[in-house]
Order: sequence, then structure tokens, then C-alpha cells
Amino acid sequence: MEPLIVTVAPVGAELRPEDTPYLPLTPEQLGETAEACRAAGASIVHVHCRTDEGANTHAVARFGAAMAAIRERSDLIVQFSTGGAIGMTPQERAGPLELRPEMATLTCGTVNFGDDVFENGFPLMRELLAAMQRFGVTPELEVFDLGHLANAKRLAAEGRLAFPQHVDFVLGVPGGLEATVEHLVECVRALPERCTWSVAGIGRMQLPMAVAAIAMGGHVRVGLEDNIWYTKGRLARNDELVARIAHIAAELGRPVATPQEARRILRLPGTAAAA
Ligand code: KMH
Ligand code: ZN
Repeated sequence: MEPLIVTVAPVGAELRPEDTPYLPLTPEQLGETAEACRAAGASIVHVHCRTDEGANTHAVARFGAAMAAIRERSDLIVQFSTGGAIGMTPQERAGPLELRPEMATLTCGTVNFGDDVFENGFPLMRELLAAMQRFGVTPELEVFDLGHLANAKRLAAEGRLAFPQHVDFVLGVPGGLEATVEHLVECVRALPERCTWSVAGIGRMQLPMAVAAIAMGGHVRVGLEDNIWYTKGRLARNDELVARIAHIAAELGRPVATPQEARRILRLPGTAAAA
């Protein structure tokens, strides 16, 4: 098996600062978090941005400051969110791509999201993919339900992306596919050949899904965006969540990937695997 790629999603769009004191809000805090998570074993950081007060923002300047702060303190692969927050316009969601991060997420379909609807129709997906191509950004396909994989295959049939791709299964969102090992196995079975994949389990399913992925040869996303608890009743820091995965993976004989190894595994441009 390849070394384990650990993505940290440190802040997300939905949490409120009063939910946990460990959310990195400022670019400087994101830089510090990136450094700590890199030391703990992460190789990708999935970026959402906040104002100093904690409100979600998709302002290009804020993403620019965040990327600079992360790069100053780590060599992590910077992956921007294009999911943003419920209700954002396509233009807002695409805006930061002009900063040319190495990666960005592409959610591959509409999904209920708690009481809300996270809208990702085909026109939007095509627009985001076109922007990624224009700016040389590698997508990570976010799959919240099995139909999303079918949508990605349709985008490929249209010639808008070429498999193999890297796919992240986000399991356990209320409204999406539930986080069970059975569903994860089904998701992996439905992947086109040679795709790489990771799983982001939501809430208390973050750890069980991660352990399953380690054993199955997949990769793992952890972080406060998806789960704020270390154990029941004890809030987590991002780097602790990464460190726990790195420890379990080492015990299972799967060392974590460095960012450079992750670039090769993910076939990012400029690596031998991309040629
Ligand atoms: N905040 C969610 C509505 C992504 O980052 O690409 C969407 C999300 C997905 O977080
Ligand atoms: Zn996100």
C-alpha cells in the first residue's frame, strides 16, 4: 500500500467560534495550525476562511493571506474549498481559484445538508471545473452520495475531466450517505480504475471511517470541519486529530505520506506520476 495521505480540514464554514476555542480564524492561526498538523503527519490542508470575528468569508484577499501564511510555515498541499457555505453564489465559490492553489474541492452533486440544501447542479460543476482548468488547479471530487460518482462520470463523458481522479467520500452528512463500512466499500467499488480516494467521516464516525480507510488502502481526512471532539466530552485540536491517525496508521504498518509523496500519489502536475 502507498503511504497514507492525511488531509486536515481545520475550520469549515458552519462551526461557530463558540462551538470550540480551537478554530483557526485568522491567516496567522491557519499558518500555525498548518505547521502543527504537518508536524503531526498531515500532507494536505483543506482551506475555508473566516473573518477575525469568526464569520465565514470567501473573499479572495482572505484566501490569499491564508495561503501565504500556510506556505510560510509549512510545505502542505493547499486545497481551497469551492463548496464554501450554503447560499453562496457560483462567482463567490470560484473566486479564490485565481490564486492558483494546488488543489480545490469539487462537490459532485446537490445534497440535503441538515435542514438546508447544498446546491451543486451541472452548470455550477462545469463552471467550477472550467475555472480549475483555467488556473491549473487539480480537483478533489467530493462525493456525499453514490449518485455524485455517477455525476462525475457524466462530467468525464462530457470531456470536462479525465479519470483517474482523487475522490473524497464525505460520509455521515445528514442528507447524504451514512457513514458505515458497508457504504464505504460500495463507494470504493464504484470508483473508476486507478482513482485514489479518501474518506471524511462526520462527527463521531470520523475515527471509525478513518481506520477503515487505512486498512482498505484509502486515505483519510480529519479536522474540526467534520468533527470537533477528540473523545466524548473532550474538544479536539486539529493537530491531535492528525496525530491520532498517524499513530494508528503506524501501528497498522502504514506510515503517513510527506506532502511530496502525496503530490506523487495524487499525480499533481510536476510530479513523475503526472507525466
Ligand atoms: N460547507 C459545506 C456546505 C467543500 O469544502 O468543498 C460544503 C463544504 C464542501 O464544505
Ligand atoms: Zn470544506
